[in-house]
Amino acid sequence: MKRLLLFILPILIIVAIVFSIFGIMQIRFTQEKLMDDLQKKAKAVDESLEFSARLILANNDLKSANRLVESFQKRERLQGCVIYDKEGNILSITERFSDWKIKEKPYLKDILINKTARGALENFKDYSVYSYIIPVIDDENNTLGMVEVIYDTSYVFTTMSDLWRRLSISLITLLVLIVLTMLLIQRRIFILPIINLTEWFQHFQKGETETAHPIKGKDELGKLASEVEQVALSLRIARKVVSEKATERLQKDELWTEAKLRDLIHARLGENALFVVSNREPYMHVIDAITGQPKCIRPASGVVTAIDPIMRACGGTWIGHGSGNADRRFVNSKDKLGVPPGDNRYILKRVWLSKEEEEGYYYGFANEGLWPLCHMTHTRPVFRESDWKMYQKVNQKFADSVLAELPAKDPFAFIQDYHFTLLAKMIKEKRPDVKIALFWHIPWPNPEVFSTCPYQKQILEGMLASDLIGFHVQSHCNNFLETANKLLESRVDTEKFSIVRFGKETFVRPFPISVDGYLNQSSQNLDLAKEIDRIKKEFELEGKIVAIGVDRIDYTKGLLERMLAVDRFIEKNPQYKNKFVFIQLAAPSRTHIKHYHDLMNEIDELVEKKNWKYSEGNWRPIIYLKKHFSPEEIMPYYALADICIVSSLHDGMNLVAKEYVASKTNLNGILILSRFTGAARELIDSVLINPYAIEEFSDAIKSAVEMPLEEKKKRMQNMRKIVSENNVYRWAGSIITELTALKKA
Ligand code: ADQ
Repeated sequence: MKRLLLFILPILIIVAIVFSIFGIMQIRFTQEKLMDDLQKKAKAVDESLEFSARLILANNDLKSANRLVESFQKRERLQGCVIYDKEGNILSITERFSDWKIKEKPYLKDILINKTARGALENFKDYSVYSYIIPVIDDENNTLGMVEVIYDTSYVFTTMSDLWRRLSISLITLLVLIVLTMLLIQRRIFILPIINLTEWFQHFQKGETETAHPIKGKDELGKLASEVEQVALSLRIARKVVSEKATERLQKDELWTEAKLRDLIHARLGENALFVVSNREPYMHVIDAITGQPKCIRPASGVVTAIDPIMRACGGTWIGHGSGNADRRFVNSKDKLGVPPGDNRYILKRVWLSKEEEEGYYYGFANEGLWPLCHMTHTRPVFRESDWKMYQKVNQKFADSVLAELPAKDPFAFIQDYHFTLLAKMIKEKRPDVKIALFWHIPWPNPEVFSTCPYQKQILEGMLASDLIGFHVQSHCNNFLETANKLLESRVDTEKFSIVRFGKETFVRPFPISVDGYLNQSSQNLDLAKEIDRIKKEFELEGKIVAIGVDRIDYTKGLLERMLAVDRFIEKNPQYKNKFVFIQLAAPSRTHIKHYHDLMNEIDELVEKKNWKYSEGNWRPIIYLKKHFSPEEIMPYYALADICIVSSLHDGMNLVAKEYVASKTNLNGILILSRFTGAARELIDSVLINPYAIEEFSDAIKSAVEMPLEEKKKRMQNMRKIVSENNVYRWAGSIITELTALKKA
């Protein structure tokens, strides 16, 4: 619109100025002509009146004067005529114009003295008239009197305003015609070809590659179109070559790596990139509270930790909620940006939510309803109808956003978590050809617990529109199959581990999620070593046994139980006073929810209380660092910690446990792990605990503290083997393999 105005406005201004100048000249000319005509007419009439009046004035014949005045007043537009005597007194005047008598006429004296005629516009009552006066002179040059004719001038002004009106209408019509013509011209010449080119390019992007670009001309636009076509062609060929080479490399059986996953995706998905949908975005722009400048952070989220390396390896598009307060500043016109910042490997598309939508869908239904429903922590789920409505609305919003991106052929969408139970169904309604995998990152409860959800049917139906549903562990899969069997009209195939409903088959599989990045880090790394030294100095850790906890502040993570167990351990083993320190890195999370807010206060109080209880010099048993840390900042804590404590009351997997194991390149560390995490099924060489049993938990800390180095190393070696083999690339590779195998079936 702005560009259009820039284009049309100068032309309109020039046309309007030129037209107005000519219009004003024309009006002036017409006005002068009309006044000139009026003057000539008045003069001629007055002269003929003077001729007749001469005899009458000479004889002072009042009767004839009245008759003469009477005979002249019938002339066209003549308002009145007057005969004056030689003193300037009115002798006779047109009767209907008799008010003229009372008007002051200072000019009469001059006319009598100078004996010259006078014509001028005069104001009379509330209108204007034209008066023409001639002195009546006899043959001896004596002034006998004067005659005056008075003309109505209103028709001049009526004619003028008429002319103004007609000129204005013509100007407006002209301007409108010019605007319409310009719009038509610019649409024909510029907009239409660009629309056609954009449409063609969009189709090309989505994989419809048959048609050639629509601009045939050899002008500038034609050249641009050819260039775009060349780039598109090179891209297509490059993708194909990559895909073929990837298939060759995949034949070799080796450990899952970033490169192997990239090959798999190129081989299996071919030209089509992967579409990931999650609530949490992998990169968030926020305003730094100290500097006031925007900065980019990676949110503390297991989902982000797991999927970011996959997207880095394979490219594609990740669609997530733009929740950072500076997010809008960094997207293009389609709400997209390349990430990671400075090393763009994939596209992040941000979906915007209003405060009400976020409140109802995220904080309300997802985190006060589904989250406690799926975690056995004795926290009562809250289901509000208004939250459910918002949840449906936001699922639809994400579905629309995904649909706008999907390529024409063979698209794959990978949906994350309990925020999007309805998404698969919404996408399939418009695009039944999309292959969809849904991964459920949290536990799935048993059918009795799930049946307390008022929207159980819609949720299950929504999820079963997916082709593949993944959980971390087999027991969650079993719970889900049982739930579908009991609560929905469906057939569960226990051989194939699938659910068939109205002819649509959904496969249910365990895919234990894992980590990658920390595996290749070494504490020999110079920066890491420096950072470890800095932390040791800052918190006076030299010579002390350090245990660590790294969590979002969430009631499922068993943070309070952990503090109580540390307290009990020191209580029972006072010899470790001054020798043992527990550091908790805690990222505030979902703080709008009262339960989370209260939990934060409860932890603050407990830490304060326990530290006070043992306060002895500078030593505090618990160092509580409540903030969000970047993965690079967490790394030195893992590296320096002798023990890592994961005490979740219930957890889908728990990536912190795996991150710790992966970071322990020197094998000198032990993991204390809750039995109620998915990770406990794989990391059986950890010290397993029941976080509710504080006594047993505190004893587990003691046995970890006192474990011989050889045993620690052996256990850590076993766990590292498991984590490196079952890494996040294997996790993603297995899901993609399973999903693409369904496609062929
Ligand atoms: P989460 O509940 O978020 O994940 P988890 O798997 O432990 O839990 O992942 C947390 C991630 O956040 C880790 O990568 C950790 O390093 C990071 N983190 C923790 N505290 C942090 C802090 N203070 N600052 C910055 N980062 C921090 C959900 C499920 C889990 C499942 C994952 C993945 O609840 O069961 O393992 O998804 O599927």
